[in-house]
Amino acid sequence: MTDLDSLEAAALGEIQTAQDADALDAVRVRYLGKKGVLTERLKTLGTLPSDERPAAGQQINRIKSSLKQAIAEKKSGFEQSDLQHRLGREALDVTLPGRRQDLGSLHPVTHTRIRIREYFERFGFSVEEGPEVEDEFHNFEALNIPAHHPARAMHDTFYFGDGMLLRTHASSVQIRYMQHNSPPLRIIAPGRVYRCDSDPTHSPMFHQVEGLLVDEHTSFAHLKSMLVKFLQTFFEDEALQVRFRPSYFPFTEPSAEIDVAIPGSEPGNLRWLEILGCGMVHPAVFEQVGIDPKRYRGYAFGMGVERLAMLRYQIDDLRLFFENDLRFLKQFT
Ligand code: 2NM
Repeated sequence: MTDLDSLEAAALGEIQTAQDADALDAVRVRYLGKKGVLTERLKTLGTLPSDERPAAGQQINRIKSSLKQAIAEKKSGFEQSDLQHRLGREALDVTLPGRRQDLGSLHPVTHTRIRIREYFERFGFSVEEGPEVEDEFHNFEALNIPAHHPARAMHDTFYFGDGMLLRTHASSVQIRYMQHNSPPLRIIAPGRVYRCDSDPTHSPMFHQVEGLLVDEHTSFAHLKSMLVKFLQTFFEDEALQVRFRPSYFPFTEPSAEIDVAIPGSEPGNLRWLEILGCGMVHPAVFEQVGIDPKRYRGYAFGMGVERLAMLRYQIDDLRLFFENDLRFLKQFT
């Protein structure tokens, strides 16, 4: 039986030196498995003299449970250190600085459009939108621009060839709105418009905000006060010099263009810059949309958003708006 003692000592030694759970399991199989050393010993108990069998049987069973316990302890040691390892690896240092989010910024055209909108919303104008692909009726006919009228050529229109076109102004939105709503009306129509025209000062796509007010009693005086105050607010300059110049649009009568005074190259001299078109809605336009021109009158105006943005931010090249150069765009945060 002394060899059983040394067997136990050897097994305990192997358990202690096992490097990992797999090695430990191999030791278990070698001693306690179906064909393990101790299992074999139990099977050969019958070969011993009968008076030695009980003591030998007891000793083998004692060794089996001692090995089982040693294996269980070793195994839980492995599990503990695995856990410590994982916890160490997954540790989070909450004192580290956070990752910075890159903040975007609005395009200067968007900033400008919002500024324009905010002014008119204060006076009860609502924002309306309409399709950029239009028909000739809403873009031209209803606006008192019949076929073969020279004003059609003036507009440099992109035609699709099936009677549809890219709208050349946002006035088509106002036509649609007047067809479906009865006065009094106050709307602005911001959006993209298209002209077949491209050079350093003209882009084939640009943004307009057009406005329309229709009521029983409105006048050119109302239009003038509304737009002069708008320009003073927009440019944050109560002393802004503004002049109304008679003009012509087929859809308004009378019509005017508004210029603002911009400081020139030398002190004291001014440059007049055209900034807005406006006028009293032509009776023929009202008739096209079923509004009684004897009962109602209206004023309307239109402005180019890029033009206003250039003046406000002192941008001298229209093309900067469309190049998406981050060095330019990041200046408008
Ligand atoms: C402008 C200038 C003057 C205008 C007219 C209309 C409508 F639909 F009421 F007739 N909408 N917008 C208008 C008038 C637009 O843009 C330079």
